[in-house]
Amino acid sequence: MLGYWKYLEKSDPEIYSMIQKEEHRQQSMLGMIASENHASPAVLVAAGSCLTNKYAEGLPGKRYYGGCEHVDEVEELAIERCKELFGCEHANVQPHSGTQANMAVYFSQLEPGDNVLAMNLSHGGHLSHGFNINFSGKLYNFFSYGVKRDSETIDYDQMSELAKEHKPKLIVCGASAYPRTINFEKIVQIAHENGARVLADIAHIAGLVCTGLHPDPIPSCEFVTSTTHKTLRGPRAGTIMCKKEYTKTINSAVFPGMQGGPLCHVIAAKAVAFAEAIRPDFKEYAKQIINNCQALAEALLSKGFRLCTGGTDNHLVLVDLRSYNEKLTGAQVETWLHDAGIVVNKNLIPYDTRKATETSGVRIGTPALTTRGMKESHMEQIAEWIDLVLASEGDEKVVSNIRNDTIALCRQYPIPG
Ligand code: DSN
Repeated sequence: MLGYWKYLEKSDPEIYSMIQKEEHRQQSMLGMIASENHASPAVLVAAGSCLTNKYAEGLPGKRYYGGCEHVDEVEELAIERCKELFGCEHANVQPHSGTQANMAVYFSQLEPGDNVLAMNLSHGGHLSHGFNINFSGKLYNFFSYGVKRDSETIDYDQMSELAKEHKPKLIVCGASAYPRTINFEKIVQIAHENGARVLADIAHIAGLVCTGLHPDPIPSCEFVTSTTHKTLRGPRAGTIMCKKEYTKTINSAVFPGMQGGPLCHVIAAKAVAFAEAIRPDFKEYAKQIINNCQALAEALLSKGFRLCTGGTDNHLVLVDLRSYNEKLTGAQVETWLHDAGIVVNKNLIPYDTRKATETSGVRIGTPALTTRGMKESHMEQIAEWIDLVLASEGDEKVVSNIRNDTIALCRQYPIPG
């Protein structure tokens, strides 16, 4: 790989230098975007390998191209590892992303115009769960359930009422900004009472699910999709798990239904990541993600921040900035914290009155810092820095002092590899 880097530096110094700058940015900042992580060097090498050169439309042993003998082995191993990791009956490891994994499930189960029920994007759902200008919202007739106003936890009664009223073919669950445990069994019960199937999109919590630290949707849900790059810490991509009876429909919805040639290099990187997640130390890692997040939550609460739902069960907290200072917007806070070396994202909170480009909240996650080896005490320190930056309303001197501190912490905990 070192040879490859030298080659890139010589042949394309502009791109080489941009990648170097990004590597420096990641090393020198505290990445707390809940959906990001630092993949291992083994994952990066596989994703950057010569497998990118190979066309392999079809499935192992049934390709439309010659010369697939080695990529067949890679994909077979990725499938086997995915099945072992999640305990699923069938896996398709070809989707390029989580959205495409969802798309393939929709294509396999729905006709345009069919009714679907999913979580409201502004309550923590995802674009591909029926947002009106996403393909999902354009093709299908989505209805959305949300969270209760008081507890900010999923309103299963509303889900049940909407399911009775609209008789959706599919109920989609899973979220991108929900700090609490999801009750998959309850959702499956509601779905089955109303003749629907369930798609659990576990993109955010996959690393917690596969280690038994979050209830498992695999036994009860017909379809489970995930990205592989969040808590799972693999390459940027997607995967689908389903019951055996859906093998054929899911496989053909992926190819030729939804995409052409798979990204063989990324499939190899997924196989590497699945193997890493099967190892016992990954469970320690996943447990530490949660411990760190709870320490962060406690520390923020003690500084007077209000957290949506009052805390967290998983890898993220959703901070309601209004109770701390009515004037603050997520957009402003994202910029101040960035300048101080803490990277988070602005996020709508349930029943937010601000626009998505402004927001009243920020989402903060612990998977990436946990990969760097940081522990509870570091989360307490980071909460203190967040408090200082916000209390000063982004005062330049305060921000710049904290920037020096965050650089020092990053140096102490380099990204592994
Ligand atoms: N999955 C989203 C996130 O949580 O950041 C982006 O689509």
